[in-house]
Parts: sequence; structure tokens; C-alpha cells
Amino acid sequence: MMKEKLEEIRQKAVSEIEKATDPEMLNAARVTFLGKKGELTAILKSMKEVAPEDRPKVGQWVNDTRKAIEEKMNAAKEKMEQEQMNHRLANETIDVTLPAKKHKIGHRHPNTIALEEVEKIFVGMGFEVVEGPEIEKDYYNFEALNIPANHPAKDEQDTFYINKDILLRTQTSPVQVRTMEAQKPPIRMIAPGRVFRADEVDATHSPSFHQIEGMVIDKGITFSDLKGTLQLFVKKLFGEDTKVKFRPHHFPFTEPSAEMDVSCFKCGGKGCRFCKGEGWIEILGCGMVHPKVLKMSGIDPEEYSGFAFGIGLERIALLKYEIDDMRLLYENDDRFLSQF
Ligand code: 2NM
Repeated sequence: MMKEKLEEIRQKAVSEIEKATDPEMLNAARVTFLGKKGELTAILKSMKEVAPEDRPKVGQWVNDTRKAIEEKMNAAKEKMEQEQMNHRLANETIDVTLPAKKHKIGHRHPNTIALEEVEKIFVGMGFEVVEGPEIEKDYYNFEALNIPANHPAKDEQDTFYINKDILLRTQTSPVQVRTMEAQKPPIRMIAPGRVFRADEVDATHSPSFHQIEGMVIDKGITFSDLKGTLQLFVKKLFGEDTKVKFRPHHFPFTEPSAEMDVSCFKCGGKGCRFCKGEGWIEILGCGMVHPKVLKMSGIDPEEYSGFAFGIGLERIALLKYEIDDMRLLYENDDRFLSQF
């Protein structure tokens, strides 16, 4: 009677174990047949109903049944784990022969290449490179440069104001003013950096671009010094055959003022597509620092004189690399940048 019951339990257990397709089902079978509230434990608990002389025998049967079920269960578990491992081995293979990801090493931006070339030329002539704040006082950006309150450059349409006294600098000349205030002549400096104007983006304009301004102040500096210095500069930048031409112009901070053209380095001045048939290319603005500007910054115009100039960095980069659209310099397109 007991023996048949145990055999029935064993068969049910084996059948459950064989049906199990995952560890959860196997565990459920373990609870059902071997657990504390399981069927075998129930039999053990009913031993008191068995005649005392039969108890060792029945106890042995129960143990044999437990052992048989456990063995079956362990075998099933091992098989399941083996299958799982085989599945992972088949699916998680790594192709160690795949080429590695290439590390791409970048390089200087065309603006930076052009800037460093310009800096090298001026440093070679004894100029110091000086930087200053991009957020400036109205005083340094306009007033100290003899730009009157009603000047069109001061219009809100052209300048980004933080408040009425503070703005984003529209030129790097504030750096020259700060240097004049802080140092006694002789001063030979260039001030490269980012400047801001409220312009719409197009092929030749951007609200943020870069300038390199230069200034020399000493006793006896004349327009001849300006011409000689800038002539040498463009010869080094565009080639020994480069000629220069000065056209009268107006800036509030210089007097006299001029714009300087260079002979086209593509056609040598004959006129071509690059210089639009002109033979000349406008390159910078310059002039003798206005006596009022010197005086406002604490330099005696009776004792000292100086010249100054301003160049657009992007303009140099565009010319040098024959790029026809300024926007390309800012778009960060690797297909463009990798050419330089
Ligand atoms: C230009 C053109 C001409 C200039 C003047 C000064 C200063 F501070 F000395 F007055 N700095 N830069 C200057 C002169 C800038 O840019 C087209």
C-alpha cells in the first residue's frame, strides 16, 4: 500500500521533471515533491500510522524515493545549464578579426593656422601678443577710441549690449587701450581675438568673427613706419612679390586713416576671377593713432606718436585657402576641415 503510493509519487515527480523546460518549472517540482510541505514530507509525517516494526522499512523506501527524485532533478538541472551554456557560446561569439575603430587625430582649424602665421610674422618683428576680455565696457570699446555717442557703430542694430555700459566688444582695440593705460611706450603689440557684431550670417558676415589689431607707439613713429611694417607683413604672408596700395579712409581712432590693398597673389595684379578683375585685394584698415586717443589713455601726444591697424582673421583664412564662403569655417564639417 505505502510502496505503491511512493512509486506513484516517484512517477509523478519524474514526469514533472521531464516536462520542465526552465529552472522555474524545475524549482516548482522540487517544492511540490521534496519541499517542507511537499508530498514526501507528508508521508514522513504519517509514519505514526505505520506499524512500529514496519517503520524502518518504510523509512528506507521514502529515502530511496527522495534520492531517486533528487538524482533525476540534478540531472535535469545539469542538462538545462549545459544547454544554456551551449546557447550562449553559440550566440555570444566575438569576431576578434574585426578591424579596430580608428582613432582620428584632428588638426588646427584654418583660422588657427592663419592666426599663428600672422602672429609668427609680427613676433618676428618684435611685437607682443596680448589678449583681453570679450565682454567689455562701453568706455574701452567706444569712448576711449574717440567713437562718439551718436556714431552708427554704437547703434543697437550693430552691437550686442549686456546693459548700457557693458557690451560684447566689436573690435579688439579695447585691448590696445588697456595696454596704453598700463604700459609706457615703446609699445609694439598685436591683439588677436573674437569680436561680435549684430550681423546676419551670409558668405562674408557672421555675428562672431575674429580680428587681429596691431599698434606701435614710440617717439618719432610716422606713417612711413606704418607702410614699411605692413609692406613687410604682407610680403611674408602672401609672397615676396606682393605690392601694397593705400587708399584714404576714415576711422574715428586714427588720423590720417587708410585702407590697404595688396596686389592679387593669384594673377600678380593683372586682374583675374579671384580679384574680380581688380588686380588688388582689400586686406586691412590702418592709420596714425589719433592724438585724442593717446591722451585719453595717458600717453602724451606731444612726446609720442603711433600707428595702428586692424585685420579680419577670417578674411585672411578665406583668401589664403581660396574659400568662397565664410560659413564653411564655422560648420565643423570634417569633409571641409580635413583639407587643411
Ligand atoms: C583698425 C583700423 C585702424 C586701431 C586703432 C587702435 C588704437 F587702439 F590704437 F586706437 N587699435 N586699432 C585700428 C586702426 C583698427 O581696424 C580696421
